[in-house]
Amino acid sequence: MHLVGMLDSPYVRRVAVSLTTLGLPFTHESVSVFRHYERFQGINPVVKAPTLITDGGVVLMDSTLILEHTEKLAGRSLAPDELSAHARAQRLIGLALAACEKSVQIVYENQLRPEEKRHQPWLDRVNEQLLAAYRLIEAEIGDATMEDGEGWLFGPAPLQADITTAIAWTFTTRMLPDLMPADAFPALTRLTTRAEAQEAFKAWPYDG
Ligand SMILES: N[C@@H](CCC(=O)N[C@@H](CS)C(=O)NCC(=O)O)C(=O)O
Repeated sequence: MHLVGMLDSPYVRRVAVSLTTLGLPFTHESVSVFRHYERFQGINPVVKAPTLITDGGVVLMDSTLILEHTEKLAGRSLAPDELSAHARAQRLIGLALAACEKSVQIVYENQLRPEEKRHQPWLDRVNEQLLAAYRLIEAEIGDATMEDGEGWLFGPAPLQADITTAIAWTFTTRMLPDLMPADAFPALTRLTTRAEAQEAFKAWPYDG
């Protein structure tokens, strides 16, 4: 398998960390959707990161769909089995992915759109959505586990909810440090610090 995309993308990173966690071997090619647009086009004409090329040569995109396929390949899931835990995990992943999407929108607005064409009401709306997502995550994980510094959100090992939540928080705090006062989100910060110290995370560090 071959993963294409930069590690400054939370979507690429969640795939890389998950594949490593699942013990699936893959090669990685660091190609930017902006700086290497034409090279990316040659791999995937839609230019979406992450792109994953399966051993059978199928070109996949969208991190969640890629992870769905690779979990099938690994024969194991990074979701909790128990139904109510599964629902909570999916909710957290949904919130973290929304936070990634809103962070990316702010970054694109600030870096790609000329200043005179920026629309402040739109940025305000996206900021509000981003904060709402992280406040809800903080509330969900605030009193869950980890007080003892050992457990993870859904048991003894990090699962997809831990991976995506931590990667989202690293991305947002690195890309938008002025928007997210880390001390306002102590549970998220604690989870992320522990996650980033894991081997699978250190193997695929945020690269911004
Ligand atoms: N829902 C997608 C989002 C992926 C995404 O938007 N990736 C960005 C890089 S962080 C990208 O490909 N941007 C280029 C573009 O959309 O034109 C996923 O989960 O993979």
